[in-house]
Formats: sequence, structure tokens, C-alpha cells
Amino acid sequence: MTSMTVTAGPFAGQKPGTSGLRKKTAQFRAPHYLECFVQAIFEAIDAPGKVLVLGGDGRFFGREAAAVILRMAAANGVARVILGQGGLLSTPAASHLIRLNGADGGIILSASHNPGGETGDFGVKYNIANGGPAPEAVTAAIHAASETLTGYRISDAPAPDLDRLGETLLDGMVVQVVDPVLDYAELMERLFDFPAIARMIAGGFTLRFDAMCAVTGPYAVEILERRLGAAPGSVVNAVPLPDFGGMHPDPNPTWASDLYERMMSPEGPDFGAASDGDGDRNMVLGRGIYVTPSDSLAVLAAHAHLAPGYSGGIKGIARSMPTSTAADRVAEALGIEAHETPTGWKFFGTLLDAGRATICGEESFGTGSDHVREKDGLWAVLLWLNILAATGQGVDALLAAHWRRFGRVFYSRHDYEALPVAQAEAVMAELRGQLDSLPGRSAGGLRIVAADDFAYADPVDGSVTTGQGLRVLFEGGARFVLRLSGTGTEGATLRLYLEWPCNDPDQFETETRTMLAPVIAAAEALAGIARHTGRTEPDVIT
Ligand code: VG1
Ligand code: CO
Repeated sequence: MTSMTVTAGPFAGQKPGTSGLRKKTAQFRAPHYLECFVQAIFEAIDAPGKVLVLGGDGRFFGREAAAVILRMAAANGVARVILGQGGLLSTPAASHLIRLNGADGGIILSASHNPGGETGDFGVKYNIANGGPAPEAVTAAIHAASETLTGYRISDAPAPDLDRLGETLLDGMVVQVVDPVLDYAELMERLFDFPAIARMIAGGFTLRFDAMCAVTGPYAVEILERRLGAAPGSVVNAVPLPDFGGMHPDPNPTWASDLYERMMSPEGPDFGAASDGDGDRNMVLGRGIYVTPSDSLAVLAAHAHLAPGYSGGIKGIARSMPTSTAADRVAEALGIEAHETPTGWKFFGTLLDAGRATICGEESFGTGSDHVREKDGLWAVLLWLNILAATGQGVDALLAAHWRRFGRVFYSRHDYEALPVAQAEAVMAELRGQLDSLPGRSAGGLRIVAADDFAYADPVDGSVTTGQGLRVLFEGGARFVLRLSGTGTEGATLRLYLEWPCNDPDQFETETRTMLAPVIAAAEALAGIARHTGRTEPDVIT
């Protein structure tokens, strides 16, 4: 067999965002578009001789894309590709396979929490040898290569059967099709006390896991039902579908409303959780109680030592800047390092590699640890279950005890989606223009003590990242942050993050929206979201 070079490209705008390149599926299916971006990856990483992991979340176009990438990898001199059977791999499982096999990197085909299907979104993400998302230097090199290439290489041999386990040769390259679940399930079994969780479940503890017709279904069925003994059917929407069954696989109270409502009912199970398209996000609920992702991070960090994988204690906690400061309180109490990074898991990699953080998290339903280099939805669920089994407490009691010990940080994120880009930029520009003059002034009755455009100097490799979100800090620690999403594919999405720390136990049961009212008013006064966009309510509140 031979390979050929197809003259095509370059395409403008192949610039990875917060997490890979995300575009409308139709864009990715346009002639040569996927191929040119993949060629840019191969050029940036110097593909010849490399070992790569490949898989995705099962969304529409994933199988076709995997077949094309295999043929391109062969033509570009890649030595071996380890492929999840059927082209399936959750993001954390892909991260684990890269590490386990000592691979040079991996390509994940997913647009994560964005809806899939013919009219939905598709995405391609490159991960490096530590298993984590490519850092900025690598994504910049990929983007640069995408801007100058004049074609791509592809083998004219057909791709092998994606469903048949085992090794085949494609134009001299080894294709190794592996079970997507097995190695991951074994890793989880090493980290957590499966017998204790199984005993709790056998003792009558009930749970519901909503896989949202995305990639986590097979993982959750194997681990929660087969290995831990949860009743068959505890995992719902468990079969990955190309269009996610029409669902929007973003595990939050809005998009996982069926689970949310069941959990709020007195007849609901003891524990509920959901995951996103590629399995790296999680939402956790107890009966009658929703755990905010920022609180979940803090609770997991405070109790991680109860799980076998973390019995020696944790070394540090890292959170993205817009994530609430609840985790910082835990780090302080434990006497360990706390890190504040820009949004996106790629910024945790150096801290995890250097052993300066063990647990990381983002307010966007992402939590994870140094077991892989991605956030990991099922991992978070299992750590919760391990903690519940070890303490014998329910989610509500555990959260209440956590607040009593550390105080409660009221938190919410307001998303304004699909805004005209100019309107979103006007909001950002108005606030950015005032930042220097804000300290000492008041807004919404609150006194401002600091305001800036977040910049981050990585303490491990010294790299500096600027322009990561506008933040305004008030006396007493209340705060709001405003930034533009880097994962959307339509117009602009404005995210407003709101936070109000509280040490008064008498107020812990107050509605979040009531507690946040002053800081919401301050944000409106300073940034003028309603004035610039005409929107008086966010599209999604988490
Ligand atoms: C969002 C979240 C961010 C997360 C990213 C990828 O990015 O805010 O915290 O890391 O999605 O998550 P943005 O730029 O839209 O705010 V996933 O699960 O979609 O890969
Ligand atoms: Co995701």
C-alpha cells in the first residue's frame, strides 16, 4: 500500500480553545477540514515513530474521523495507535491509557459537554505524554502549523475494523484495539475501597447515575453495577448514542433536570450523579440536596485520605480562578499548598507532575487528581461513595458538617449564551476599562478592595498566561468574575461567577440567590450586562 499527499488548506481559525478545537460538526465534515487540523497536530508533534492513543465520546462523525486519523497516522509515520474499541474512550480513560502505555500522546474526538449530532458540535483535542491536555505552547505550535500547511498525508489502505480487539497492521503502523473500560476500571479499583462501597450498597444504599447517552455509560455499568453491585438500571441513559439521544450532555441542574428533579423528591435515591459527553465532568446530588462543584471539590479534598489511594494525605489543592475559595479553606486547614490557575485542565498538568497538587477542580463540574491528567467524572463519584461509606454519613450531613467546620462559600455561575460577539465584548470592555479605578469605590452597596484581569505565572515552568478573566473583589471576600467562554461554537458566551463567603451558621440554609443578591447587583452596575445585551436573566444558572 502507499500513501498520498492531498493538496488542501490551510484553513483559518484552527485555533484550539479552552479544551481542543471545537466547531460545528458540519464544519469538521467539510472537505479536508478535519484532515488539515490533524496534519497540523502531526507536524507540531513530529509524528514519525510516535505511539498515540485514539478514542472519543461516541458522538456523530467520531467513527469516520477515527478511521481517517488512523490512515493519516500511518502515512505520517506513527509507529502505533492504541484505539478504544469502536472508537470509544472517555477523556479520563484516554489520559490513563497514555500514561499506562508510556505513549507519546493521544487524540480525543469530543466536543465534551457541547451537544452532538449532525447539527451539533464536534471536536479534536490533543493530549501530551503525561496524559494531560496540550499546554499553550503545544496548542500554539499546532495552530501555527495549521496556518502554513498546504496539504496532508493519508494512506490509501482502508482503516481496520474499529470493533475487533487485537492488533493489525495498517501500512506498516500497528493498530491495537483495546477494551475502553478495563484498564480504567482497574485503576478505580486500586484507588477506592470497593468492598466498603459494595457493603454500603448491599446494605440498602441506593443510587442513580445518568450517563446522558454519552461515553460514561459502559464505564458506569461495569463499575457501579457489575463491580459494586448497584441494582441493574441504576445507570440510566447508559448506551452511548451518536446524537446523545438528543440530550445536551452537560451535567448541571438545567441539562440533567430529570435526575435533578428525582433527587429533589423525598422518594429519590440516596445518591445521584451525572456525567458529560466525554466523561470528565460530574454533578453530585444527595436526596434533597445539590452539591455545587466548588463545594464538591472542597469536600473531596477534605476527606480524600479516607480512600486507599490517598491514605497518605494530599500534597496540595489546585482550583481554577473562577472556582470558589471553599477549597482554599481546606488547604489552609490541612497546611498544604493552594493554587489558583486559569480556566481549563491544561493548567493543572505541571502542578500535578511536580507533586505540588494532588486534587484539582473547576466550578464547571470538574474534579480530578494525580491518578490521570484530566478531570474525571466517575472518579469523583467513586470518591464521594468511598467517603460516604467510610463516614456512614449521607450527602446532606456531610455537607452540613463541612460548612460547620470551614464556613460556607455561597456560589453561583450565570451563563449568557449565544450573544452577538460585539455585545459580549462591549460588556467585557466596559468592565476592563474601569478596573484600575475600582479599588476604594463601591458598587451595589459593597466596597471594592481589588480588581484586575487575571494573569497566571506557572510556578513550575514559569510560563505566563494573561487575560484570563476580569475579577472584582469586595471587602469581606465577596467576589465576581467575568469571562468569555472558550468552548462555544456559536456567538459568544459570557460567564458571570458570583461568590459570597459566610461564617455565620445561622445563614447557611439561606437561598444562594438571596445571599448573592448584593454581588449580582454590583456586577450589573459595573458591567451592564442587561444594558449591553438586553438580557435580564441568564440562560443557565449553576
Ligand atoms: C468550560 C469550563 C472550563 C472547562 C472547559 C472544558 O470552558 O468553564 O472550566 O475546563 O469548559 O470542559 P469555557 O472556556 O467555555 O468556560 V469540558 O468537560 O467541556 O472539556
Ligand atoms: Co468534558
